[in-house]
Amino acid sequence: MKLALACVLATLVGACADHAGAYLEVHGGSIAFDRVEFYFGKQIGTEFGTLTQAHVNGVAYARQLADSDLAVAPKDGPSSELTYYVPAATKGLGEYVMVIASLNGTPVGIGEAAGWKVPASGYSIVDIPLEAYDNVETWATRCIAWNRKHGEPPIAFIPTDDRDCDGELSARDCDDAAYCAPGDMSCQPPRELCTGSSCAYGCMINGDCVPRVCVPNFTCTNPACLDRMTLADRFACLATSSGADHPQYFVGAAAGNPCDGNTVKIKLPDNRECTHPYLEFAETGGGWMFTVADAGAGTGTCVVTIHVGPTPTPFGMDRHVLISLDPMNPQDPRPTIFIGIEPLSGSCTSTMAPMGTLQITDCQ
Ligand SMILES: [Ca+2]
Repeated sequence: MKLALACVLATLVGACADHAGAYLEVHGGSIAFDRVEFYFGKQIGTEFGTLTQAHVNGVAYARQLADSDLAVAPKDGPSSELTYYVPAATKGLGEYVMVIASLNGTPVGIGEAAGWKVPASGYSIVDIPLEAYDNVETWATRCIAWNRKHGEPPIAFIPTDDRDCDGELSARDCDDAAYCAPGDMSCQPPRELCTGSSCAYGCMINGDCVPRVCVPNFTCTNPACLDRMTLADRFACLATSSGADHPQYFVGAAAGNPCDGNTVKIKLPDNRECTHPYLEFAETGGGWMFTVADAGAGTGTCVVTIHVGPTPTPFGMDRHVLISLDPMNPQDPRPTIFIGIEPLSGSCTSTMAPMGTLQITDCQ
């Protein structure tokens, strides 16, 4: 009975008779659709992260055969039934499939089938009833999670090497089951001081300290600050210690304090670009604030803006900032620059060339 039905439906898409394989039959019931997308999954683990939830315990799948053929439309317009033919020769499918049915571009139904097989000869019918499209989260590029409500654990389709689909690969993601917006360096701050071949702050991943932010060697060796563990504490100490060499930049000042909104332009050496700069550390005591931006592609210049707090307090002799930049190779840890900023008496518009040589600290 079922085989005959499959054959009739398969005829519509030109596949029957000698076409051995699996027929995935999507049954919409009251749900009509004009497009169905198939997510064939291979299980890659149990833990994943979504846009809104970290450390979800469920079933994580990597998508198989992600090409355009995975989305099909009913032949004669919107329908609640569709058959998808998987030829017998197809390798690697059959563990799990999730389907998303949509109408006019809006998802309306979702369904699944697990543990089915693509037979080497003959047919198999796989029934996939749809339920309302609900409890589904999509994010990034083609990542999807479904918090199934019928007593089964949540599932997700995510890349094997990026369990939260945030673009940070698991090899250097401090927490690969907790989503962080791309470029949001504050989401997963480096936590460990790695003292291996390079001095860097990073994360412990599988027992190894994996560098994420390269810092000058004195960060690891300056005896005055060895007891400070976090990046912020260590640099707060280094900023007031001798031996933490850095160039000095000057900013126009009135009555000894930089004027609100004044900027310091930092031209990088070696034709390097200030791409996606992030303030890893700044001496912000007394309400002073700093922001950093890229002066523009091709300029090779970072711009630090200084903001006065609501109740101005003395800026002091100088203040220090540590800025990280996108690495030239995206897989590498982030290089940094460490500088001092000093008020320049005279006026808000006074300028003076920096003193000392700026170096970019890359990891070795
Ligand atoms: Ca990740």
